[in-house]
Amino acid sequence: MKRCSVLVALVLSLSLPAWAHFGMLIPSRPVIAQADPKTVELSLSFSHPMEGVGMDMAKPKACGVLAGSAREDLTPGLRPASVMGKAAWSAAYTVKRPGVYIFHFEPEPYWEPAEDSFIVHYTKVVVPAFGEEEGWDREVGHPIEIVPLTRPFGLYAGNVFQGIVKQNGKPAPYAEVEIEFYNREGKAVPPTAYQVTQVVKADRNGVFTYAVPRAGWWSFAALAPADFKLKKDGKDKAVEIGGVIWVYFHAWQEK
Ligand SMILES: [Cu+2]
Repeated sequence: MKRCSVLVALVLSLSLPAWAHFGMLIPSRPVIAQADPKTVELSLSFSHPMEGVGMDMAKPKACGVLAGSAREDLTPGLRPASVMGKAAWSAAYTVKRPGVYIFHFEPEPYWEPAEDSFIVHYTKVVVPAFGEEEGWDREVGHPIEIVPLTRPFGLYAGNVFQGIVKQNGKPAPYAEVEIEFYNREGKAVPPTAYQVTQVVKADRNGVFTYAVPRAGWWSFAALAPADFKLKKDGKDKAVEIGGVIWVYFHAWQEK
């Protein structure tokens, strides 16, 4: 599931589990308070967040924001960017009123020769502005999606995060969820290869639980085989779909 041609040779040579790639959607701040700049910068990429190894990402098929029941298309404003030295995308969005803003994108299918399949990670992040908190569990409507059961902002490191995996709008029993820390500063050192990507499974109702060990951005990716195929050189190929949510956990603070 998680092997990537860029890394496969190295990984095999070390006999370690392969590192996982994730759709990444990182906003310039996890929460927008009154005193903050009103414009959120969004960074979109397809990368290995713990290892800090990037991959080139084609221009996403769609990028948007859902606030309440209002949807806005951010695709026309996508600009080329660089993440971990590879092709990535950025967008900017100016928040005009209190609300819970669910930013999301759908990438072009990524062809992965090592798996003989395509990968599509539908990715989102939930950013609250000016004290509003209603609507944090709204569904974007992706073919596979994590719907948070824990309010996905204002969290502390150490909190448990729970979500329900939905595929085509219905709970996905025993779905696999991969979890990874965004090792932005490169300081985190996994004690073993198994800590690069952690794995939990949903229960029979599609609900999964994970306790977050430290502050920062964390990604949760629900993975499943797609119920459709895509063509590569005229042949039908399997597609792995991922529903990714990024969640920020704050460090405990004292005065
Ligand atoms: Cu990869």
